[in-house]
Amino acid sequence: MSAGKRGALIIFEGCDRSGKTTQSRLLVELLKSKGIPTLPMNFPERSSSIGQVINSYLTNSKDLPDEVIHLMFSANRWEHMNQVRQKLLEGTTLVVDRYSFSGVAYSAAKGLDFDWCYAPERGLIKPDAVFYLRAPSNDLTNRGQYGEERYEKVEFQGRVAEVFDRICSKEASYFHKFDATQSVEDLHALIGRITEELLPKVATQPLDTLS
Ligand code: Z5A
Ligand code: MG
Repeated sequence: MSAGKRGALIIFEGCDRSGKTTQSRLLVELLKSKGIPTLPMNFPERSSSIGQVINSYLTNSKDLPDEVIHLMFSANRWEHMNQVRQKLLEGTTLVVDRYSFSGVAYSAAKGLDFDWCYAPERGLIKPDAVFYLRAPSNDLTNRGQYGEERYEKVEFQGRVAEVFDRICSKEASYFHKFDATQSVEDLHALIGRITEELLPKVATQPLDTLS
C-alpha cells in the first residue's frame, strides 16, 4: 500500500442464518481478486482460551451467568484489538463476521440492560461499515443447520432482531441495512459496490473508537 493508507474495518451483522458467513467469504474473494490486501476474521474467535470457553457455552456443554458470558464475548474482541489495529494500519482491509453489535443484541435480547451491554464495547475500534443482513426470523429457519446451538430459537431470534434494529437506527451513519431474503448474488453485488466506494474514502481517515 502507499504510505499512510489504511485498510477498512468492515463488519457483517445479523440474526442466525442471515447469510453473514456466505457474504463475508464472497467479499473477501472479491477484494482479493482486485489485489486489495484483505483478511477474514470472525467473532467469537473460538481458538483462544476465552474463545474455547465461549464455544463450550454455545454448544451447551457449559453454563455461565448471562453477565459473565457477555463480558467474555467482549473480552474476546479486546484480546484481538492490537492485531486488528496493526493489520488496518498496515493497509489490510478486515472483513469481520460479527462484532460488538452481536454482543449487545444477543445479551439485551436475554433481558440484560442495553446500556450495560454496550459499555464494555466502548473503546474498541469503530467499524467503517456494518452490513446488517435483516430478515424475518421465520424466513431463516429453513436454512441449513438451524437449531443446533443455544440461541437458535425463532422467538429469541425475533428479540435479537429488534435489538439489532435499535442499534441500526442509533448507528445509522455507518450501518447499511439489507433485505437478507434477496439472492446471494444480488446481495453480493450491492455489498461489493458499497465496499469499493468506501475503501478510498477511509484510507486516509484516522481510526476511531466506539463510544
Ligand atoms: N454471539 C453473542 O452472543 N455475542 C457476541 O458478542 C458474538 C456472538 C460475537 C455464534 O455465532 C453465536 O454467538 C451466535 C451469536 C452469538 N448465536 N447463535 N447461535 P456464529 O457467528 O458462530 O454463528 P454461525 O453458527 O456461524 O452462523 P450464523 O451466523 O448463524 O449464520 P450466517 O453466517 O449468518 O449464515 P450463513 O452460514 O452464511 O448461511 C446460512 C445458510 O443459509 C447456508 O446454508 C447458506 O447457504 C444459506 N444462505 C445464505 N445466504 C442465503 C440467501 N441470500 N438466500 C438463501 N439462502 C442463503
Ligand atoms: Mg456464520
